[in-house]
Amino acid sequence: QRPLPRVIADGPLDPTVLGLLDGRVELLPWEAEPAEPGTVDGVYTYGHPTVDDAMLDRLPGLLVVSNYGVGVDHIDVAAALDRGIPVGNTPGVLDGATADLAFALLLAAARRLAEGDRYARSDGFTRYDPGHMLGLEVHGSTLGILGMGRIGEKVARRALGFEMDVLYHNRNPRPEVESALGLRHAGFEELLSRSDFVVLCVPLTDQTRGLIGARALSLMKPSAVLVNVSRGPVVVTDDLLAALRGGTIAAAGLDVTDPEPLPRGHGLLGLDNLVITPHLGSATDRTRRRMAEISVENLLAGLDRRPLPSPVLPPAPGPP
Ligand code: 8YV
Repeated sequence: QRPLPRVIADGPLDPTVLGLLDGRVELLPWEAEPAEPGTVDGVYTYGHPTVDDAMLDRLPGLLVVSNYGVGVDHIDVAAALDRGIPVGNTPGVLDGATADLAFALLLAAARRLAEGDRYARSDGFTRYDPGHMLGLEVHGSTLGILGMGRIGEKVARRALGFEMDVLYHNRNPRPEVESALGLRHAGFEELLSRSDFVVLCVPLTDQTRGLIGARALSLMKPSAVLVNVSRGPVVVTDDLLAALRGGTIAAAGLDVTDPEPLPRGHGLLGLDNLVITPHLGSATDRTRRRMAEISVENLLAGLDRRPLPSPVLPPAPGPP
């Protein structure tokens, strides 16, 4: 009997993934690497640790890298593809869930939901006060979406239901989305200065790392809200902290941070004008099940030397 293919995987693994892989592969803990040359057939990852050039060098004979998630910033995709190792990810199935969470953060930051929840539970809430905890209006405001990929498009669709004007900035303008949804493409700086809400939907790349730093934040309105559902390092954490403390912008909603998690006692965690969630963009049962299925299909296809159903394409060069 042929031995099962050997796959290095970091934990904790989704139970659906474990069920689907049961009896089909031998799972090895990430620490099992480096292994004897040729003894690892697949790498299964969900965000960390990094799959870099050096790791790929230590795993000759590797057949596939499969990622549970759409973002592949932790994988050196070019290095894998150069070696003929396909990389799989799970785009498409998590767009709605991630856009829902972007809107949850946007609404929560605008209407001070987390702060209000804390207050309503506290002894401080003794009676209604018409001047208390006034927030920002969402309807009728302008939303700027940075990155008009699948997730950005879903955010735009939700914004229309909230009667918002939508601007977007993308490396390549998307006329078909503009005409279908009535959006307008704006330059990076114009988007920042005109938007009441800015939602980050870009992947983390060399071009987007640190995109939102002190200068970008200073272009935003003092009443503006920043929402990040992409990757923490797109925002310069210290600059955001200074902007939220100093009133450069009004509030932020973050599902991702740099570092992630933030260390206990970090300045951001003490701010009332920050709403934060622990990387929950795709965290619903149905979405996670689809991510599990697609990532397992990718892994098994690669191990069988078949084309991956959902391959990552070579990174496109150029500005964001
Ligand atoms: C995952 C994500 O939960 O798809 C992504 O890029 O950020 C999330 O959907 C994450 O990849 C798991 O680490």
